Amino acid sequence: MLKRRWFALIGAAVMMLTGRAGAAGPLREVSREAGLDRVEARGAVRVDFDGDGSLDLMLFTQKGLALYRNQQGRFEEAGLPFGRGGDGVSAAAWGDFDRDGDPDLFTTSRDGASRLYRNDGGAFVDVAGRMGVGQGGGMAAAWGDFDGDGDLDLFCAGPRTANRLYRNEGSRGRFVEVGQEAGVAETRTTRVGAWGDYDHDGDPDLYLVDGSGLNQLLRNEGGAIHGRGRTGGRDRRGGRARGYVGRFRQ
Ligand SMILES: [Ca+2]
Ligand SMILES: [Ca+2]
Ligand SMILES: [Ca+2]
Ligand SMILES: [Ca+2]
Repeated sequence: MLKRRWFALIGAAVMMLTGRAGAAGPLREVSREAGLDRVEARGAVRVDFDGDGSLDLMLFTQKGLALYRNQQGRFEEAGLPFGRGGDGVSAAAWGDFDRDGDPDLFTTSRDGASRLYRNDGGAFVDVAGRMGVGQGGGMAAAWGDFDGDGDLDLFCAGPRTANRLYRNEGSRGRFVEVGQEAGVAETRTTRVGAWGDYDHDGDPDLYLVDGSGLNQLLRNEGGAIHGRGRTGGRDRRGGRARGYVGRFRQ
């Protein structure tokens, strides 16, 4: 049963990536044509990791992370561009944190190792330590610009540590952990974190799926921890905002 669910998950991901639909209905099973019918995975992320314009697939397999390159609708396993860094990964999130146009990758694991691979023209360099996101493991990771300043911030959670929210300091080249100020630092058994603007007020809100079943929807209410006006990515003089943090309420 579990294996069947894995195949179904991959099939759905492939259809999203290839955009193929059958005449009998809006969706058609194409895993075999795509070369993924024998692949087992418990999770999938789509990303154009090689920048050729076609969405590729990153899978969470029993052996660790695996990347499948999209070759005109057929997927072929490509070696990980960061060596054996995919072993033991429990969560991974792609996002262009340095805004240079290519996707970078954050991974974390239960044992406390987190990595941030900066994409340098196809070479992935681990900069987690120097960027301030290497401490503590996790089960969930998600990129989102919660403070609206134009660069991606990082949410990372669990399993037995307080949820963390790393604000991207942009030009300063580091992340600062602001989970406590933002009101998301609760220690929970978070399994998944997902950003989305559910209330259509322009800022991303956060939905947390918890292992206990007590899921949380956290509304981003904005707010200025240093009292310099409202969150919006710009201060009153039109400059880049500093010291702002989104506040979250359940
Ligand atoms: Ca690609
Ligand atoms: Ca990048
Ligand atoms: Ca930001
Ligand atoms: Ca919102």
